[in-house]
Amino acid sequence: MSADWQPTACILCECNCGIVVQTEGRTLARIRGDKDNPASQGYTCNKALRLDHYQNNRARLTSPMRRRADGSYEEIDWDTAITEIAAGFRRIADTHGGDKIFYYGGGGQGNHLGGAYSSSFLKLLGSRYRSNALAQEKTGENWVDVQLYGGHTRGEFEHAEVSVFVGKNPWMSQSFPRARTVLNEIAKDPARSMIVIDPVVTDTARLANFHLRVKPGTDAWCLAALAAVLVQENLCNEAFLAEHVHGADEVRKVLQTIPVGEYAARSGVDEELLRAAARRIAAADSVAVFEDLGVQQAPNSTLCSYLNKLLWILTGSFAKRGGQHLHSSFAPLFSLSGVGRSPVTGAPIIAGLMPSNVVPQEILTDHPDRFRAMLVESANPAHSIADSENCRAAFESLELLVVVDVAMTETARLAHYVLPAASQFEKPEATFFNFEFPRNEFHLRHPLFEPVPGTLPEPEIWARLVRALGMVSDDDLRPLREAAQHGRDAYTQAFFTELAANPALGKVLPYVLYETLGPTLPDGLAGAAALWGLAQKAAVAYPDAVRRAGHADGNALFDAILTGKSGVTFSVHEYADDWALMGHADHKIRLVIPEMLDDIRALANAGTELTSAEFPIVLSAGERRAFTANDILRDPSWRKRDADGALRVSVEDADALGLVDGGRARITTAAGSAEAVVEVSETMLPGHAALPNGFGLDFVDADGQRRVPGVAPNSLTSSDWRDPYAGTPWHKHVPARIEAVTAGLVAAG
Ligand SMILES: Nc1nc2c(c(=O)[nH]1)N[C@H]1C(S)=C(S)[C@@H](COP(=O)(O)OP(=O)(O)OC[C@H]3O[C@@H](n4cnc5c(=O)[nH]c(N)nc54)[C@H](O)[C@@H]3O)O[C@H]1N2
Ligand SMILES: Nc1nc2c(c(=O)[nH]1)N[C@H]1C(S)=C(S)[C@@H](COP(=O)(O)OP(=O)(O)OC[C@H]3O[C@@H](n4cnc5c(=O)[nH]c(N)nc54)[C@H](O)[C@@H]3O)O[C@H]1N2
Ligand code: SF4
Ligand SMILES: [Mo]
Repeated sequence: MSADWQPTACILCECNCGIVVQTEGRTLARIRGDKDNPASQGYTCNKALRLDHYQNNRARLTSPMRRRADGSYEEIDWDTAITEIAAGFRRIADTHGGDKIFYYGGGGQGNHLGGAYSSSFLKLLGSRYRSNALAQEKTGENWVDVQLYGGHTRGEFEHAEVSVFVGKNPWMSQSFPRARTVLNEIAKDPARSMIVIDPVVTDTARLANFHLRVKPGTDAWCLAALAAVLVQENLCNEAFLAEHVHGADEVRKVLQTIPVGEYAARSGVDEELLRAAARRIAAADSVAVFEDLGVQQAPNSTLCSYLNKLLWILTGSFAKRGGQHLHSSFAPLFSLSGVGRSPVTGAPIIAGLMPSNVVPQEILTDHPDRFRAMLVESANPAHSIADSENCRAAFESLELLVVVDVAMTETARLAHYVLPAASQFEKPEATFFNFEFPRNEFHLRHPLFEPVPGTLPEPEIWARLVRALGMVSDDDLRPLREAAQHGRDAYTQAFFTELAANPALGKVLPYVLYETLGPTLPDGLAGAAALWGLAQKAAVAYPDAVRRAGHADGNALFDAILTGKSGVTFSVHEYADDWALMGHADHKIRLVIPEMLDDIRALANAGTELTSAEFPIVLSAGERRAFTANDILRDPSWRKRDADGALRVSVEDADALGLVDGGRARITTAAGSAEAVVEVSETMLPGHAALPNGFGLDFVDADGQRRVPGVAPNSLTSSDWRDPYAGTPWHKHVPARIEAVTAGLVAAG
């Protein structure tokens, strides 16, 4: 047992709060918040204490597996697995073209170093198409962001006078540092306000000064009305618009005509409350806005992304304390290249990502350009993409499916080969969602344990696969290997010389760094080699901000990251720097997006209801709760409550449908049907029901009992139920029928 408290991070959501742990053997025996972590400062939520259920659970893989003809799996050794998999993908590339090899995933909430290395193998094969969960949530927002200002923004909630949460429940889902602490501070401070737009009385909404309790799916009308009040009551920041924004008048002309009272009514919100919220935004020195799945996975999702950004742009809450910011980034969240269309359905590729929803349709077809093979890393698409049944059928039809995961997942069980990764506490891993401003942090975690025998860290898996292709030779790598022995400066110099002399190396950079710099890194940190390149980039992109954070150059930053076990601040910006971070050459916001203005006009005659007599209730399939964490924790005993992932229904619907608290209900949608335990809740509006995410995962208990608690949300969702611009799913808005299940029927069934 190690009595020392060792720094690492929680991996259950994108915040990756710093924690310190004491280990006993291979267990995480004691866990608490790490006060030295510059982002989380000792904060954790209730979930971090349960991390040993991730590290030590019975679903963990300990050997590469190959599927037999009868569908069962046999353990094989690593050399066999690597040789056969590399040859298999080579064969697909030679026969059908490398672009028929599709990559899904690349990182979960806390692991991103592995995915950084996959690109070398994929590029050598000629693979081009990829997707991951961002393409079922954030690509619509990205489409808007790129056009408005060419970057990603984040609100500074810690200091904002007014915080606006649109379809976002940070009390449960977190997503920014120290969320519950910050929410409590806002609620207690009479000088600050919180506006929440959500049909549910969430824990966040309870703290709000203004809860705009929209009817599900009507945010576009509510947000358009809010923006219209700013325009119609002359509450815009004229100086800001004149100096920094193109096209404000054209947008204002459209908003001028919006009937605020009618739109408030259509979204189910009291007009005076809506006007008061808009006036509060206008009166504030600073406004920060967070949109999340409640709008990103609901009808009009891309339009809602556009509309909510008008709130802080029209009031000029940018480049100042407590406002909205274009932050620095250490590893880019979105690739800016790779715009285009998917090969079969012609779906939009945004930020290099194909919509998750079209994945099965790009495989399950006789179209000549269909995907023939797939590599899945650190994701569980058979469970997390819309229409699980269709996904399963698609994955089963592939000529080759390889899954890299720590656990035997729903997706792994369809694979030809499953490769067991070392857990996130057995290898170096790093944060990725570094969005803060003016100070931004990056955290490289050191391994706490040796990998479980039989497993390998992903950087090593990808390196072995690249070696097996035999396309990069030792001669290519030798000069850099030698330079790495002579210190960071010698390596830097050699790196640029070699790259200029041998441009082919540029295609496989992460691999080159791993093979040449990796072996010289201390403490089992070889897998951190790719960060050297990112540190150089950050130092070039934000020279002053990186220096202000105390790092003289890219090498100094890299070394600080290697040694700063609790994380480092990598950039310290000044508020005015927001302008320089803007993507457009003239550093101005381009407010006109013609399609969005058309869509605002079209709201006048668009319907707000997507339900029908057959499916009269709106089901939100996949809500974040106290004990959900995507598909990361498979062992259901990690939950202290809500063990079955209850279906939450309103008091009114329960009465009308004969549902009782603790009873059971059958939920039927166009895609499927499932049974759940009922929770009758005053937090729900009539006509709205919700199921949690992260349920319906199977697990075999110590006594050999297979259990599947709760409902797999995507057994109820459909591929075509998606946004027209980004292809993001409308998981929060699935028309459904709910019926009581009586004990007699259960016995009969
Ligand atoms: N506990 C926990 N935290 C997590 C995760 C987890 O699995 N569990 N996952 C992480 C991930 S991957 C993500 S992307 C984030 C997501 O974080 P959130 O987006 O905050 O999570 P959700 O609960 O899915 O949805 C947010 C809210 O949308 C509301 N909503 C439903 N329909 C509508 C609508 O029509 N309009 C509006 N305005 N709101 C609506 C719901 O009532 C809910 O309160 O959470 C992260 N944090
Ligand atoms: N219906 C519905 N569907 C949804 C959502 C919803 O709200 N409703 N939410 C969507 C959202 S926002 C998201 S982010 C996605 C999430 O869905 P996915 O992107 O599929 O990701 P996770 O569920 O987080 O699964 C992460 C996987 O990584 C594995 N893993 C953990 N550690 C490691 C490691 O170190 N190495 C490797 N190789 N693997 C590891 C875990 O075992 C798990 O299988 O789900 C989406 N799907
Ligand atoms: S906020 Fe996220 S990262 Fe922090 S302790 Fe909770 S689940 Fe873990
Ligand atoms: Mo997500």
